Amino acid sequence: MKQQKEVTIKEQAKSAAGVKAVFISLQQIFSRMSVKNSLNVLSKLNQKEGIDCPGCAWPDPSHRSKLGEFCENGVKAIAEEAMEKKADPAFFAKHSVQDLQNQSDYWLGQQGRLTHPMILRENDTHYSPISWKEANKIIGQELNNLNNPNEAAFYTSGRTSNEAAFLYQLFVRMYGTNNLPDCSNMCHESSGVALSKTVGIGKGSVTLDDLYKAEVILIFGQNPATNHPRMLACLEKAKKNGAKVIAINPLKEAGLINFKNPQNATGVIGSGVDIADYYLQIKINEDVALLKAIMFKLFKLSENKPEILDQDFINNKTAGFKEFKEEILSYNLESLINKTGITTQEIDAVVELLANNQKIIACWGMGLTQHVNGVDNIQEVVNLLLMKGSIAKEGAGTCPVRGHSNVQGDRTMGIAEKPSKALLDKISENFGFTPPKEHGYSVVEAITAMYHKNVKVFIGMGGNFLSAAPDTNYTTQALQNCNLTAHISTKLNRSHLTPGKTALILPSMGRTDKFEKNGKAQFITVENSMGVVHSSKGVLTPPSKEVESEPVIVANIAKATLKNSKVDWDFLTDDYNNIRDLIDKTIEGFENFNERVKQPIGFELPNGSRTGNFTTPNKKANFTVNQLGNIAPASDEYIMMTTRSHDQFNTTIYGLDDRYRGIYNGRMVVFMNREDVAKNNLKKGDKVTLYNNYNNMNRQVDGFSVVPYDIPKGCVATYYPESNPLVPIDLIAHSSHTPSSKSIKVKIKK
Ligand SMILES: Nc1nc2c(c(=O)[nH]1)N[C@H]1C(S)=C(S)[C@@H](COP(=O)(O)OP(=O)(O)OC[C@H]3O[C@@H](n4cnc5c(=O)[nH]c(N)nc54)[C@H](O)[C@@H]3O)O[C@H]1N2
Ligand SMILES: Nc1nc2c(c(=O)[nH]1)N[C@H]1C(S)=C(S)[C@@H](COP(=O)(O)OP(=O)(O)OC[C@H]3O[C@@H](n4cnc5c(=O)[nH]c(N)nc54)[C@H](O)[C@@H]3O)O[C@H]1N2
Ligand SMILES: [Mo]
Repeated sequence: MKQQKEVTIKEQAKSAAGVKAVFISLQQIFSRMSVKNSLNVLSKLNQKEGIDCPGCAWPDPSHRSKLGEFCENGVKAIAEEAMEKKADPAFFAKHSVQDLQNQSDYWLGQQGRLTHPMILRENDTHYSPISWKEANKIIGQELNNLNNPNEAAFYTSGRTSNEAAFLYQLFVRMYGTNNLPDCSNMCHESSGVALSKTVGIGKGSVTLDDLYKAEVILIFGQNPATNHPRMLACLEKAKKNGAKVIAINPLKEAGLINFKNPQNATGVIGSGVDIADYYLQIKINEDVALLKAIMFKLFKLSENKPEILDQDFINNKTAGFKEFKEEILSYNLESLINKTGITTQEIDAVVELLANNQKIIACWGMGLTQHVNGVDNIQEVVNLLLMKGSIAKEGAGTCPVRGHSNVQGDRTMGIAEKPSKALLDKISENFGFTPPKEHGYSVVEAITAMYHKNVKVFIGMGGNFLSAAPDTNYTTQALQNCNLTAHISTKLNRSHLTPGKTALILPSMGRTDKFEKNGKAQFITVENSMGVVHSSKGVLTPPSKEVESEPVIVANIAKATLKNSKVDWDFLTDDYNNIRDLIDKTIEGFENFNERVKQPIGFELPNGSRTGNFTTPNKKANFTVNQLGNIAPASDEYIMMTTRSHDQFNTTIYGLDDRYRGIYNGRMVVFMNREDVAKNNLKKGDKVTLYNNYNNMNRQVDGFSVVPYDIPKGCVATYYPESNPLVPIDLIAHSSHTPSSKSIKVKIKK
């Protein structure tokens, strides 16, 4: 990759947002789009019956701000998607694949929207244009040439609409496989697994209203100022109503310290609001130890004050309490606390708060899910809520904060490598075929299968599989081993540059694009992080006439692949209401879909963990016994988390700054504890190599600049995706198989 300019390292910020956020977002959008288009999109962004922001999945409040219901990073997402520059056939004629491989991710994204279907045939140096008809024919032929449908894998990234996702999974199952790896395999899969087992549904239980009514809000392993900025306005309101916020994070993230809401006077000219009342700066992957210590102390307190636990709830609504309590009390408290790196006094303050309140909400992000014991992390959080009876009550419950704007919806639509029996039965009833039952490949399994040539065709519905996946070099080889790789994309990315024998880029419309069929403007639907389904309708003219909507792309691939399909694919894409009618018949909770989605704020899906109807096999909420983090680094090893800068959306790099962490003009940095920096005879700005050796395989990335930082000793942080070559393919969470991208052992050399 091309050398970046020298990185500048400044002080960490102690507050997030403010007027600067407004300034930066307007600069981003006006430099990429016309004023007319910018204002057109912004006036509708997240408004009722408007455009759902293609950024994160944070829900919209029932009252929408007239000043604009969006955040700095939402505007960056729009500017990135709707930029007017184009990566057209002339661009691809000018740049060879090899030339493009040498460019940074940032540069690739700045080349503009994809405009035409493009093909790279074996031994070609450049992508060249191809007709849709020809492209679909190649896909159909390659799929039909396989010995077995399980030799193909169909990836989805969480921006795909409900309508496209439903058609995609239907096509894939009619073709004959459940190989539907999904970005959630790398994301909140640990939450889904843990919540399904403990409370019967793999989604969170709270609504925005609950957050406004909570007494205590715990925020584990999440950086809302960057990744869910509108959550800060929600926390501001919750705090005004009296909530106390506890942040549990190895890094002192600016937005968890203080928030200056650009929409009100204290945020613009005042000092903003402090968010975290308590900040537990935990060592990486010691959340289970902390939770066990907290619960140990709660049990001890309850000996004199039994009312601090919800005995009624425990007796009537849960199972497994006795074993759970015994396990917690079997620990040596001091050694638990020592593991966390947090003082007893700090823990006691939090225990007191938890003892004296019942309306407790736990929020979490990737800091809990992406560890070998990621599922344990979340189950332990659930244990705490259950012993307090803090679920299925106003102001209390679980809040996994989802990533992509429709990642939750895609799963609801049946994008699942392990589909439920109920879904398969409904599909068979409604579509007259027997869908495959055996489990398909998750992301990591799909990569391994491609590597070993057991999967030979890869199709990606959105996303950037190569850069998002662990073990970049291994995954590169895996994709290159395929006969065909085809990516349905809005923008150029690195996955397009690691082609199989034949590679296709299929240009897709995004959220902001207007899609009309037979003179009628179509809308799509999405489900937010709190299970509300609502519509979204684009307003901009797509970048070229060749760009297609996702449902149409899927339908045409299906037509070119399936012989004697009983589904009338053209009828479905003629009017998206026809797709929604099928969703209505197939997916639980979508009865009267086309009617209910007309409500400007959409509708809520059923959720047993919200109402206290736990849909686990024993109909109870289940306590569990969970594993402590167990990484055991050698004396010269560090535990590395890979995280997001403020200027990126996953693998899409909006810019080269991370101003809340004081980083400007570059991304190749390693945040280190100041004592560790000194111990290694390093200083600020020194260039180092990070490397490791899991299972006798050497993995190494060069060129990180050292940043002395406020991070616990023994822990380091780098940015994803640059550090993904260091994430071993087989270092994955128990049960969920999520790559352990927040706890990787590394060594550091100059
Ligand atoms: N602007 C923007 N918005 C986004 C995204 C984006 O890239 N950019 N990505 C979207 C997606 S797909 C997702 S999943 C979400 C991700 O949103 P987050 O979950 O906020 O993701 P990360 O940036 O990976 O940050 C994880 C946080 O966990 C902390 N952490 C790391 N290890 C540990 C640990 O062991 N314990 C604890 N307690 N904390 C730990 C880190 O310090 C960091 O604050 O955001 C979504 N929204
Ligand atoms: N080391 C490490 N690795 C990680 C993570 C981490 O924290 N650390 N986080 C993981 C997480 S949480 C996630 S969710 C994954 C993300 O994995 P992905 O979802 O695969 O990655 P994105 O970067 O979100 O995908 C960006 C690409 O999507 C395409 N795109 C954007 N919008 C649209 C659209 O509307 N339609 C279509 N068809 N295409 C579109 C564009 O071409 C763009 O280049 O990465 C995971 N990988
Ligand atoms: Mo994610």
